[in-house]
Amino acid sequence: MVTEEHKQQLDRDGYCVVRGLFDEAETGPVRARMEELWNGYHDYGWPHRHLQTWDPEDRDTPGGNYRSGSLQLPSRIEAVFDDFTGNPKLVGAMEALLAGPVKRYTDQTIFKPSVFKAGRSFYHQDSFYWKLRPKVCLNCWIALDEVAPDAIALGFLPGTHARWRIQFHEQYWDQVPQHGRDGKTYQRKRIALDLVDDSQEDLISGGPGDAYFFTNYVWHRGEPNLSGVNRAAYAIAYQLDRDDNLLSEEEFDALMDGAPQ
Ligand SMILES: O=C(O)CCC(=O)C(=O)O
Repeated sequence: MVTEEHKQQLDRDGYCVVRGLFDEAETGPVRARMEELWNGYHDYGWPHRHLQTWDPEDRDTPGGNYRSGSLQLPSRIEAVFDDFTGNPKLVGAMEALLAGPVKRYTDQTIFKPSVFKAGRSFYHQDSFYWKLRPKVCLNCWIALDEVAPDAIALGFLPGTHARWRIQFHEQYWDQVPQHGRDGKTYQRKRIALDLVDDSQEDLISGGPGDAYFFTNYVWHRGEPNLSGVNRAAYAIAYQLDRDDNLLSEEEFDALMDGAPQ
């Protein structure tokens, strides 16, 4: 599935897209379970370490529990997610692109319900959060629905990884803030808007099963959902199977551009 062209594009642009890596039999159960969670079909109390929600008090759902949105590390709580994140095709693609044996780093479902027209994320680098060395980890964002500019498509600024530097991120509030693991709303982080040249953006439409691989240093973002129906994706990160992938605080600071003094 992974070709020389994918490897070259990942090197040059910081991302590549493997179309149709997963089939409907693989994405279908995951997507269906996410819709059930949104409809309150679960028995998870609140706050919950893995679940996020817009309104924990709203239990007026078909399933009788609160609406869950995105999930952090869902592979730890339900087999349907664990099976998906460990899919041998994904592991094989990661090993081909990272050029070595790999182990899972993290996973996250991305659920953008139509009702809030929300979910826009702004340009960021995963390594600002993860503090991983250059070239040791890749994230893979898998479309679980049709994705397009009005429907959660992922955008990249090609080549922004090339110096293997980390840009300082500012904090901001989502248009509709979500509640996280401690039950409180939380802020997100982004690269300051005046540093972004939108004209250089690759905004990439796709369909269920398409897999977008990218380095933790490339600048990327996700569109909101204006399409009128719920849309979802699943991000799964793998790292090289070795012990020294994490940057020390000093190494992280040395890679940082634009930090306030
Ligand atoms: O889908 C999005 O809004 C952003 C996803 C993302 O940034 C990621 O998975 O690292």
